[in-house]
Formats: sequence, structure tokens, C-alpha cells
Amino acid sequence: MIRKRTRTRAGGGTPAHGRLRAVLGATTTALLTVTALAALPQTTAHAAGTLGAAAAEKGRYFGAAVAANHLGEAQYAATLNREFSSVTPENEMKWDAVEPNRGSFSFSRADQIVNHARSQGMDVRGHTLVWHSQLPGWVSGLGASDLRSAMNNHITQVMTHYKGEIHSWDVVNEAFQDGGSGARRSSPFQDKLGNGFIEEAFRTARATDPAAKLCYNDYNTDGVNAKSNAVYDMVKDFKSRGVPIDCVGFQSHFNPNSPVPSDYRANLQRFADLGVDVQITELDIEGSGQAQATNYGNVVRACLAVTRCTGITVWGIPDKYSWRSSGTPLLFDDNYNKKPAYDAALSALGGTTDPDDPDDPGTPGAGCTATYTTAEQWGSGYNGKVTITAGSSPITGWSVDVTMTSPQKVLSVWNGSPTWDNSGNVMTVRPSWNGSLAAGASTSFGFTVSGGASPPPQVGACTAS
Ligand code: G2I
Repeated sequence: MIRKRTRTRAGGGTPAHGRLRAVLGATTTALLTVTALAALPQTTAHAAGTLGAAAAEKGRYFGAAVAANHLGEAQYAATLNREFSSVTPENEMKWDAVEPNRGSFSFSRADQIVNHARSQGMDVRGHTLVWHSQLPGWVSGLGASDLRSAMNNHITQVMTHYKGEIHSWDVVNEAFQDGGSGARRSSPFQDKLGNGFIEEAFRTARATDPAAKLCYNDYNTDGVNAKSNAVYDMVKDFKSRGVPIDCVGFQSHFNPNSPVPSDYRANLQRFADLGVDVQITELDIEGSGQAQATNYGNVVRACLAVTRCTGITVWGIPDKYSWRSSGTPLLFDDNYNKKPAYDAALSALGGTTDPDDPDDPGTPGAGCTATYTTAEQWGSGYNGKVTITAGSSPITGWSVDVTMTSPQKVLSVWNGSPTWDNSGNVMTVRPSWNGSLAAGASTSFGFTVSGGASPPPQVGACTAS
């Protein structure tokens, strides 16, 4: 059995690294004595240096999905502990993991995550109680009345085990169909119990742990569309009839085919206006470099713009452990280096990277600048030139992302060494021979583009090393 602890407010549990600064910036300030404040005045002078601490200063949590089998990896645990203030077990609380056979519960792997989180002062999101996927075969085989009692028993047993430990539960996950129908998804619960299974699950959940926030969680509901409209109508109906629901989770799995919608913030806001909290629950954005960073910054800013957006969870820590690792959708690369997306998320939260941290590649633009000019242009292409200038310190390397608009293609690059992202539109250029620059000194690289004389490329910030 896991150790019981006093609940902390979601967002109030912060990793050790940023805890003091986070507390000073949060609404709990009043709890600190005058002596404590006087003893630590300098802590407020710096912007927070981690995602969890920066989010806490905005009254929010910043979480990650965690897999129990990675906790033994030193860099994984160190990154988790340093950066995040909330965790979601990626698979360990799902039905097949905790109740593989009827009435026989196994919590050891989920307990491992919860114990780790609580020992670090982090909050925990519970994921998930009722979902059509990762459902053991015995559940699908039950008749209606047996299924109803199995569902209610599952909710009761799992929530009781973690009572007081979970800030928010995904009570029901992904119950709506994709596409334009707005219909419920076929599942053993839907097919045998009908629409009412969702409300029954929420009522059972409320009766079991009245202090936990109860969420409905789904994907492809991030913008205004037929699916999110259907969820919206359900939440509105629940609120009008007093069915207990506290929050809606927006998974936010984005890629080039499913980009961050332009009405993302507006969609979060319309749900918040129904009287529920909103949470970004499984964020990942495929891509790389500045384009990915811009998307992450936009998502963070959308949450901050909605008062009732209480926190953000990214769906994994390093790219290599993502459920879609080939799309490199996360904030840390395979070696746990912070990516430009990390810097963008942190800076959108009002934090800033610590220039004294030797592990930190730095905020884009901190040690060098990149400026673009079109050197020559003709009917169907152009030569572009990017000038790199070191800041007030010498540098030994630099990198810059250059994004072309399809169908433009880069034919050749000189005085720089390019690598390409999966889309083929973004090249990251590093030095070929010209990495070392004295303070204030410049170099440049050039490239030829075919497939259109305009628009000019988007040139990201320069990252120095
Ligand atoms: O699919 C992405 C997410 C969509 N929303 C609900 C989330 O719960 C879901 O998470 C993913 C996990 O990230 C994957 O890790 O859910 C998948 C299953 O639907 C998880 O994948 C499964 C594999 O399919 C299994 O083969 C594997 O045994 O992970 C299991 C544990 O590693």
C-alpha cells in the first residue's frame, strides 16, 4: 500500500529545485512568515529556471507522462525530478495493468510512480478509469449487468487505493468517435450500457473520492469541431443536471496532419466558460527546431490565457521514449538535452534558462544572432544568406533552423552543414569550418532554393555553444 500524504493543491507541488521560488510566486505566499520572506529575498529576483517552477509561478502545474520501467535510469529520474511538478502514469493505471483478472488488483507498478512523485513533492494525474483500449478481454465478455458492476467496482477499488493521492482523474477517456458524426464511440461500455455509462462512471467516482477533480479526456477535440462540439454538449448537459464533472482534458497530440488549431485557446475558453477546469493532458508536437518550438510556445501561451487552464502535461520526457518517437515530439532529445521547444515552453511560462548551468544549451539567441538576407533572386528561386554574429563572449559553435515553404527545396548549402527534419522543409545548419567566432565576430552561410522565389525562408534564433 502506498504511503498516504496530505493532498497538495494541483500546481502547488513543485520539484525540489524550484520549490522556494515557486512557493513565493504562488498564492500560498500568505502562509510564509515575514521572517521567511526576509531570509530569502533574492529568490524572487530571478525568473524560474525549470518548467515546474515557472508554471507554479503562474499558478499551474507542468507535468510529464512517466513509465515505471524508466525510473531506474539516472538521467530520466534526474530530468523528471528537476523539471516537472506533476506526473501521469503512461500505462500503469490502465485497466489491463491494475485489474488484469476480475477482482484481482495489482497496483505495484503504478504505486512505484506515485511513490516516486510524492517523494519529490509532485502531484499525480490518474489515467484512466474507463477506456475502450487497454481493456482486458474478460471485461468485453461480460453481459450488461455484470459489466455495470465490474465498471463501478473497478472505479471504486482503484480510486480508493489512491484516495488523497491524485489531483485529477481521467474518469472516462476517448468515448467519442472521430469525424463529423459527433456520435459516441462503439465500446463494450457504450454498446451494452448506452450513453448513460459516462454519467454513471462520474457519479461513482465522485462518491469514492470527493476531493479528486474528475475529468473527461479526449483527442482531436483541441479545436472547435464536430467531436469537440459533442463533448461540449455533454459537459453542458452534465453541468445543467448536476452530474459531477470538474475538468476536461485536451490530449493535444499534434503533427503536420493535425497541427495546433488556430482556435485552440478559444476552444479551451468555451469549455472553461461552462464552469469546468481545462487541462492539456498529453501534449506532444512532432517536428524539430524553431517550427516545433513556436508550436510549443503557442500551446503554453494558450493555456496561460485561459484562467481555468490549470496545467499542462507532456506525453513523455526524452524523444526516444515517446509513443511516436520517430516524430521527435517532446522537449528533450534522446540524451536529455533541452531542445529549442523546451526553451520556448519555459520562456512562454515566464521562466528563463540558467546561463551558469553547464548542461544547458542556452536560450536561443543568448550567445549569437542570426540575420537573413536574400542575396540573389530569379523567377523560380533565390540564394539566401544567413549571417551569424557572436554576442559579447566568444563561441565555438552555432546552429540555426531555416524553414522553407513547400514546394520550395534547398538545392545546395555552402559554408554550413545541414541536417533535415522528417518533413524535409526544415534544415538545421551547423558550422562546416566556421564554428569559432571571437566576441562580436561574424560569419555567414548560404544556400540555393528552387521551387519559388517567395516567400523567403523563416530563420530561427541562433543557438551558440
Ligand atoms: O496513444 C497515445 C495516447 C492516447 N491517449 C490515451 C493514452 O493513454 C495513450 O497513451 C499510449 C501510451 O503512450 C503507449 O505507451 O497508449 C498506448 C496504448 O493505447 C501505449 O502503447 C502501449 C503499447 O501499445 C503496448 O504494446 C505496450 O505493451 O504501451 C504498452 C506498454 O509499453
